[in-house]
Amino acid sequence: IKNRFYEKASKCIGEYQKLKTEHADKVIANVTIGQVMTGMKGVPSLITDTSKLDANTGITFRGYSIPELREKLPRLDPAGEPLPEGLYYLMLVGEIPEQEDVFNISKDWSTRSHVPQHVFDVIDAMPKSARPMTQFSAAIVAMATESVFQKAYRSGVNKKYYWDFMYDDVMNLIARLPRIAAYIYRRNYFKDKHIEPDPRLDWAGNLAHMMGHDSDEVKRLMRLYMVIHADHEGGNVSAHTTHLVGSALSNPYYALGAGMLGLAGPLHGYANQDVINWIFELMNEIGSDEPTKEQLADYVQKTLEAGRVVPGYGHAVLRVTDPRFTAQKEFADKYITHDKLINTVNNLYEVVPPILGSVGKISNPWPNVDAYSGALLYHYGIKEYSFYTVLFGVSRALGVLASLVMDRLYGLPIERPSSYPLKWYRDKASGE
Ligand code: FAM
Repeated sequence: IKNRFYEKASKCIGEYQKLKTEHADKVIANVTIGQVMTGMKGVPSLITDTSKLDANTGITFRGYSIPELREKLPRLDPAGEPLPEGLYYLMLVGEIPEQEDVFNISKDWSTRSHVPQHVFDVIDAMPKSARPMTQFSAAIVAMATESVFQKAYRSGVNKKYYWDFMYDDVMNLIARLPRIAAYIYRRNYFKDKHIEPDPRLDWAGNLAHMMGHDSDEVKRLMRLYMVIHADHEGGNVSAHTTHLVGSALSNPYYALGAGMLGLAGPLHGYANQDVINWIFELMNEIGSDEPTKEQLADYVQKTLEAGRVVPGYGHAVLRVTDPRFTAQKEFADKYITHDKLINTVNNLYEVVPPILGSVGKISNPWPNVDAYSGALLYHYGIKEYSFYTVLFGVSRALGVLASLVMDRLYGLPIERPSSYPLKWYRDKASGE
């Protein structure tokens, strides 16, 4: 896969250089004050090959939508879900892999999955009250002792080989994340009763296994979960942060650790736990675990009146129901006949959009990925929702780290946009 990646991706180095030198003056967009004031939305400023987000159709990975991935990527059995190993190959190489390629990645990750003892020691040094994302990001950063990229840089390696060392770091890092995540899970919620990895299992199946959830259905869910959360183009907080920190030639452990801290924010990945927390708050206040649609509507209004956001709804780019929400709903429709939490999530899908739509200022009233994920995990017995963002993080690593390898192959420079005092914008607004 390394050779295949280099063969394909190295062809783009020339293209990148040509754009940089021959077309440097070409204007591709005008930036408005509105865009600066609303988080740089829609300003083209990043290069990301792994995936692209369309406001009306959702995410595609190298051109393939989520339904297409579920159909075309290799699986362990025909009724199951695609293996995230295949998505990683697709993001990196740009082609749908053969079954054999996917099994090779599984094996490769399994052999790279040993986590050094000091990483567990760092986790164990923290109180169990430390949030799982605090433990997860600290463990990732602690593993920077293993960085071959950092060692190569310090030994003066030529910059044209950076990608090669980055590739190995990234493969090692991805391989170890399930073990770290499961370790935190078992430490926090199962009194440190850890479960050893099973080298015969695939990457996501092993994660479910090490967490102590061994049924085939949970493993299927975990594979789907790891595929749909893997990437969402380059501008979201976790992807952009990883890329930005990497642009200083920080090693990928630092870059991903920083990205994970961005994912931990409530407007980003933490929303997946916030949704469940909010639903339980709602059930508690209403006094029923089967609230009616009218009761749900009242609670949504109350949330808005309290100046809070309705978690799991809205998006910075999307303007339709998130296809990642739909994929999870299809999974639930296929496997789950009756579950009060899932029913409530389905009812919220009917109730929330018209209310948010009527507010006026909310650009997207539709559900995002986080509106469904927690209820599915909860149904399958993964009820510790303060842990959910870690699962998001394990998956997100696939996309942002594949991009990091490409960043170093293309030789992207240190990122450095300009900032101005507020007065500068005020003067611009008044034409001065
Ligand atoms: N509930 C209440 N208000 C909302 C809202 C929601 N779900 N979504 C947007 N708004 C508000 C927003 O707070 C802003 O209000 P102010 O002007 O008073 O600041 C206004 O509507 C305009 O915001 P926008 O342009 O529609 O959205 P943004 O691009 O600024 O923000 C989100 C996008 C995702 C941060 C926002 O929709 C939100 O806070 N949603 C709830 C949290 C959530 O589910 N986040 C997860 C996003 C997910 F896809 C991910 O990263 N995993």
